[in-house]
Amino acid sequence: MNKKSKILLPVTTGFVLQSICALAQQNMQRPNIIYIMSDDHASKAISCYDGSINKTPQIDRIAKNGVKFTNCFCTNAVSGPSRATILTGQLSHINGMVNNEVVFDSARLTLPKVLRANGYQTAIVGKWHLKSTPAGFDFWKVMPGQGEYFNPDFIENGKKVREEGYITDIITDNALQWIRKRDTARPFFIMIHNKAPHRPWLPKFENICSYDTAHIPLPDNFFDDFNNRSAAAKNQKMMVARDLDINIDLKIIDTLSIENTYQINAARLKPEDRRVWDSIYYLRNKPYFEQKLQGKELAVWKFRRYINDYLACIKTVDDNVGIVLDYLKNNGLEENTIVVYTSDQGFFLGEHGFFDKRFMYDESYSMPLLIQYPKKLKAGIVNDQLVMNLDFAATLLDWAGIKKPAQMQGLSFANYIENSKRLRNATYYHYYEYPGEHAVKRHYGIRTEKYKLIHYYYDIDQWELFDLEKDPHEMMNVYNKPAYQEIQKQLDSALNKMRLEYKDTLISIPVNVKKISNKALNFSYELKYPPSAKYAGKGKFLLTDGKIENQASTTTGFSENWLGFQKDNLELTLPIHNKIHAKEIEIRFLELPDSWIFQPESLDFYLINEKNEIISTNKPIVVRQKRATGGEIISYKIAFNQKGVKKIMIKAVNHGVCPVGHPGEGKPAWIFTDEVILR
Ligand code: SGN
Ligand code: CA
Repeated sequence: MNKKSKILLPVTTGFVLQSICALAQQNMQRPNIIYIMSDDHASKAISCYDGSINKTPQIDRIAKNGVKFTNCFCTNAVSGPSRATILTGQLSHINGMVNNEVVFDSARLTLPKVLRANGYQTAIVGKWHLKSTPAGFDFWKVMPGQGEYFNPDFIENGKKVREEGYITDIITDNALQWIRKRDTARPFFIMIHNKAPHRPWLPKFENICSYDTAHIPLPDNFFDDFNNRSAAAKNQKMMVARDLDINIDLKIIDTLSIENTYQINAARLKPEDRRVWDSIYYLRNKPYFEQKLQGKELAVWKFRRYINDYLACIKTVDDNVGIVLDYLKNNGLEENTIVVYTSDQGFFLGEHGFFDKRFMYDESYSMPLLIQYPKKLKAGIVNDQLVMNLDFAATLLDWAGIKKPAQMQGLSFANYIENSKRLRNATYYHYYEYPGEHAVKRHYGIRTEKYKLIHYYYDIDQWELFDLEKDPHEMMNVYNKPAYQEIQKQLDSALNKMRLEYKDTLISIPVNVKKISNKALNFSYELKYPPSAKYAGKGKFLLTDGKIENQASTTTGFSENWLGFQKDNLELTLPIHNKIHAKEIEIRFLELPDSWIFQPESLDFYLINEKNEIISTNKPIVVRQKRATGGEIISYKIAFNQKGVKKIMIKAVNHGVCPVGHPGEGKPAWIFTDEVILR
């Protein structure tokens, strides 16, 4: 050791010690976070929100100890999308999880990843539903798919295990086991994701009949006639009276019926339990057979079977929330632990005659949100700020003292809890899963404290406007009513502004393929990033030369008409000179995941006027076409009537790398385009 280092040593040791102490202190101060989320738990079925149909004394404790949010909304009322938005702090069109069919790209930046990188221990137990392998968690134990109610399977850090017992109890047990074993020198974050009370609503044995004599009141609008509402409201498949399934939902075993979620769940019971189960439901189903119920009577009977099972499932959720809260209290963890209780979205409990969710109507659009954090938040606060699941990541990071990553679109509401200043004036919504189960049309919309404007699109083009103060149950569509003209205009422009701000100017509309009448323009354009030398195509004006992929000319599947971008975005600027009277622009991409070629992660069209301002655009129409040599060609097309368009910019964002689970996982992803068409 030389002289210099000898002298420095005590100073360095002191410094290291000091920083370790500071770190330890900081770790002690940082809050733990327990994020409990149930599946399909409507606020109405939590007594601190309503109380007319059930009691949830344990969940209510969180409201008593902390804050009850009365205006929390999801951005896309279906499981996978809501979960992805919560994890990424991004809207569905940005994080890619637009519906339950998509595989979530686990390579994305998420809340648990950021917490973990900042010293948190992280875990998730319960429903995941994002198909890809969970990432960002030290410990994960999730059910495959939707999971099962009894004796369920889990995947624990990659290994399949079968647990004995009832799902809600098992999830809480496992979560507490992990908390007990954690490193107490560091803060922790755990997501406890219940399956319950998701369809097909199988209660724990002791709770099965607990609501059978309760006579839960029917909502006033149970027999809604949808007069004056859109065709989307009328033509869904989620009516209690018509669409509850006799086997799945009413649990009337029909031996001839095909395998369904109820049968899969019931089959998990041990034979002796199955016999008891069947005999209980046999007795409960007797009126159905004996009284030969019809019409409205049958509808009401179905409603009761549904709601009684649903509420009975919630009973166990409530008990388990109590177990978690007691654990914190008894172990001195209450003060510095944030406890969140929420649901991935709301749920219809017979309002409009519906079950399920998906619509932007308040029952499914709103989420219960209760948060206690005794160290920072006063007890018993009711907060009416407009917040979204989009904001959860930003808010939790804020409380953890961590800067929100720039790509997270949500806002922290940490400082808006006892603040009369508004966090925002409106919330945004976009639902995509159509065609799909329950047949709810695609729609997007805006909600302010007083109004809601919804646009249904895809194979329909209809609007709904509700005056929420006068019509909280959304029974009277006042769209185009003279008295609301001014409001409608304001909401419409606010909605357009939001779409631009959130970069949600892309709608996937697979319509019938129309013949392309492409005019070769042969004019120059600028590319921010050059295409890869390997797939640079031929010719100067390749993207505007009128030649589109000639499938016959190639055996490899890649003709010289394609431009390929490896890892890079396609950012293209087309100058529009006076001679061009274009009314429509289209761009085509190849999707061939086997060859690591994906359609863009997001795509934006910008129409720009001479003052260099962006003119708002319509959403593009999307056409997918199977390609003879494999894969699909997807074209995105927008029409515009605006005069004075001087430039069109197209930004197609590359995924960067192939997603988790893909054979090329982590390797560069490609975008392939072969033509920009102006009409
Ligand atoms: C299942 C249910 C649907 C439900 C979706 C999505 N059918 O498919 O009723 O809308 O899940 O729910 S079932 O017959 O299989 O129970 S989500 O909460 O996961 O989005
Ligand atoms: Ca759900």
